Amino acid sequence: MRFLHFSDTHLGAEIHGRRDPQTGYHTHLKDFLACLDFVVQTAIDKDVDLVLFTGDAYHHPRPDPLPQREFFKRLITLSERGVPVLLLAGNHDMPPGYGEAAALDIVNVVKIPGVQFVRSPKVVSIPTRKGEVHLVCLPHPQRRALITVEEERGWEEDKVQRVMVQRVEELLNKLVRQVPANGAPILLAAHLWVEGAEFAGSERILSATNEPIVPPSVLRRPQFAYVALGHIHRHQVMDDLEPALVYAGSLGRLDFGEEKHPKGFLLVELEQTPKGKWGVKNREFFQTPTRPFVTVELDLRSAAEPMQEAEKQLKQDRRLDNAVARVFLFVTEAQRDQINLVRLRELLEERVNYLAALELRTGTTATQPTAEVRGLEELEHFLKQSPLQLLDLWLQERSSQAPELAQRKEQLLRLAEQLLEASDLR
Ligand SMILES: [Mn+2]
Repeated sequence: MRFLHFSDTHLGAEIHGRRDPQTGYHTHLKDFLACLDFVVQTAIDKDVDLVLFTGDAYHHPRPDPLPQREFFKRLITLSERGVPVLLLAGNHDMPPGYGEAAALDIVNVVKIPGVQFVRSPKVVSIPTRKGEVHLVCLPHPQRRALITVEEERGWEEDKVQRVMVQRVEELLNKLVRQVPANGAPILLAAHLWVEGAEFAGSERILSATNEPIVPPSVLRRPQFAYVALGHIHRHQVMDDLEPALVYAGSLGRLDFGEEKHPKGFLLVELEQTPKGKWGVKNREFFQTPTRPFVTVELDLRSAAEPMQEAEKQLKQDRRLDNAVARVFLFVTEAQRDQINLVRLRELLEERVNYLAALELRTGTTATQPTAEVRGLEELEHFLKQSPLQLLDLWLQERSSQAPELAQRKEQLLRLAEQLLEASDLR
């Protein structure tokens, strides 16, 4: 039995790109759809028995009709080819308000043959050409779905976190007991944060307190042949133990935090041992034709003719062709006026897909890559800061490269304080 596992398509994210004058489509959506087409084509070419999607189909919980129409076209292609598709709900797929519908609810209303959307924890048994497969489905576990407001009154956050994990574990125990014992393979599909996972930076996980951080040991059970994960945008296999806990990662690049990470999906082949136990025979990561994101940093401080040098070096850099690019030029204060940014912008825009930034930097130190949340510890540190402290931190960081910002920092902080007070957010 062979299946394809992909995740986090985030259709409708229009972060880096522009509206294509020919089609009217945003280029970021176009790029993501090209990746999705590649998924569908690979599923057909490799003759898979099942397509498993682990959540976050659209970027916005109330997506525009365009990404919805395009997502459905591709679901229907798979359906017409007889490939069953399971769509698991991610946090972006959950309705924003109580009583509202999820965008993907319509999948189960119109009944596309073989395609289903799962937004509450349950076991789903799917008939495939190679026999049945059982899917233990764990959509994104939100804090409010696990603990009520009344219940957690007076609890420390540590306790809330502990209880959330405990409830995920109990839920999983209950689901596993419901799986029919008929010898068919069992997969776990979950959209959640596994402890120890490395971030890509584009996940927009705002708070460790709104969702459980689940230890791998809670998910890893001998019954599962494979654990398919969504939520974290970086493709990774959690460790070497069996069954493998695999984040497919986002299908395309959302931002520069993912510049150096490969993007794609998995093709997994299952096999049964003579004793009847199902496991992974072969697992292959396929890279999607995602658009390259490229950061170029030019140090022009020792150049006699900085503008000429910039033009020459940018012209030679083939990585910029058709990329989503950002370009930082390091110059001395005296060189500032010698750089014609308008001219450079023109040159670059002829070649790049989208120019996200073109900036002069006069700091003496080399640039730091944009802040990327590197781990739980750092995230927790940030979560403990007030919005004003965070703004202060950010202004401090930026000021080292933008002296004009340093001069206005105190004033900006005062204004922010007034704003926060007025909106009662402090
Ligand atoms: Mn997610």
